[in-house]
Amino acid sequence: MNDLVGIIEKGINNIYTVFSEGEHYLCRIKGKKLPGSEAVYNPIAPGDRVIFTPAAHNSGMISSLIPRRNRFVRWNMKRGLPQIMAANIDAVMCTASPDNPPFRPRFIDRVIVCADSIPVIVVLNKADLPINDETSARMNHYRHLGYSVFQTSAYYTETIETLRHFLAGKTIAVVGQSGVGKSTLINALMPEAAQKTATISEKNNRGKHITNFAVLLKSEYLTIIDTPGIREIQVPILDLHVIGSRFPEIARLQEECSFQPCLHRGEPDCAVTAAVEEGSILADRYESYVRILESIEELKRDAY
Ligand SMILES: Nc1nc2c(ncn2[C@@H]2O[C@H](COP(=O)(O)OP(=O)(O)O)[C@@H](O)[C@H]2O)c(=O)[nH]1
Ligand SMILES: [Mg+2]
Ligand SMILES: [Zn+2]
Repeated sequence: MNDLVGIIEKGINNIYTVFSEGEHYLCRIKGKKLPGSEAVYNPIAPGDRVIFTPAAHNSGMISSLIPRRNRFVRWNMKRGLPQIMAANIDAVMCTASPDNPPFRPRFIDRVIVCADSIPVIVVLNKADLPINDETSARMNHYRHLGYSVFQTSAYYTETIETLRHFLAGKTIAVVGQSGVGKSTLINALMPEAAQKTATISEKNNRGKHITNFAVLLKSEYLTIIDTPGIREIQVPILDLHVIGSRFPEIARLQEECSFQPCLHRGEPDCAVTAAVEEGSILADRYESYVRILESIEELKRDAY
């Protein structure tokens, strides 16, 4: 049969579900390794486009990966390798909640660093719960930094409508801590996919549905890549000097530091620490920056 181009919906135990021309195919990678795939936890991720040779009973062999427009990557701590969560996306939607689990700006800041040049949408879900001043201030700060910011609640359908309107036509990766309401939000954004989310997720020991792997879901107006809920997110970067460029407020001052390259951790005449002291850089964002540097240093110490 002739080769086809398809989009990866999910990959579990080296079997990839590929969607092409209205059909699903269960595919493996030809020769087990894709030409040109570097050291990564997973060579192919949801959203990837591949060329494959279809075979009997909707099976197939993937022969190559079509070059990606972009990818959202985190560091897989267990395996010590970069893990591609989603590919070819228009935005990363970082979902948080004001409570249960508590709001964690550190997590959001790390997602922003991982997203690199992919636009980030910060969604505060469970907006029906009380939102403290610190959380609202931080959400406003994200808006001020140039990110798109939304508040949603499964109980207020108009908040979902506003978000859906903004997302129309896009392919987005949804990330966030477990329990913030990602699955609930996705089901509200694309009710047609609701059944699917329930069947592809598994029940954990408390009987709740959990998402164990990333999966691409498609509705008429929207494509969503749901990613497994994670407790911690580590950036997939080993070069400390890259981190400043992923904080827009630091990036714009970096060239003014006397010491070059500057890590903004006590070097003399540092424009960034001066801005933190004077208040034009939010001290807690700077704290996130420093903690990311420290976590990379720790990773490197453990590796050697
Ligand atoms: N109060 C409130 N609870 C919500 C909302 N959205 C989801 N939840 C609840 O939060 C819990 C976790 O939701 P789930 O969608 O499984 O979160 P996920 O782990 O991020 O996918 C469930 O008990 C939901 O009913 C919301 O907008 N408000
Ligand atoms: Mg979920
Ligand atoms: Zn500096």
